[in-house]
Amino acid sequence: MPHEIHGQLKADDGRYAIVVSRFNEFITSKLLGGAIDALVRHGCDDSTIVAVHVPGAFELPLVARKVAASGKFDAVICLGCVIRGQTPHFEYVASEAAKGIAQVADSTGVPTTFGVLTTDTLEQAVERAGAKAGNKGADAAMSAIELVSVLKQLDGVS
Ligand code: INI
Repeated sequence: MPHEIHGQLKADDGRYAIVVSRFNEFITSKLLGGAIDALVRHGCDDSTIVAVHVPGAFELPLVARKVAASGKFDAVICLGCVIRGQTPHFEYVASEAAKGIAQVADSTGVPTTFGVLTTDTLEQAVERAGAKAGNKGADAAMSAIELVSVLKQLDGVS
């Protein structure tokens, strides 16, 4: 019989950091609220959560790397919002954020999740920040909780 590992959605014994960008703060504050709410509803003591604010999505990887490499956190949740209509360099900002965040997880081994909205319009961003398409900050927090549990279980596999 296979030994299957499924992440448990319990956040009571993990230490979580959130790195969130100020650009499009109207949206990213909703992502931050969603992420904190998801962590707390799954048992995390909110006084243990550290939220680090950075200027824009482009800056998320640098700070996420420092946080992940500190050894103080079980997971890092990255939150931001890049809207195509607002900038001709949408592709650069969005792709550097995505690539950089993936590299942080790869190089540190610390689950580092991607809660960065990349949308064509502000309306689409609103929909993903607590309106009809859910809250992607909460989704990124849930992924972090699950990964922490999966990695802990893998540590126990002989
Ligand atoms: N940063 C974002 O997080 N979202 C955006 O939509 C955005 N736009 O439109 O340009 C954006 N730009 C700033 C960028 O992330 C950096 O903070 C800036 O280039 C300084 O390095």
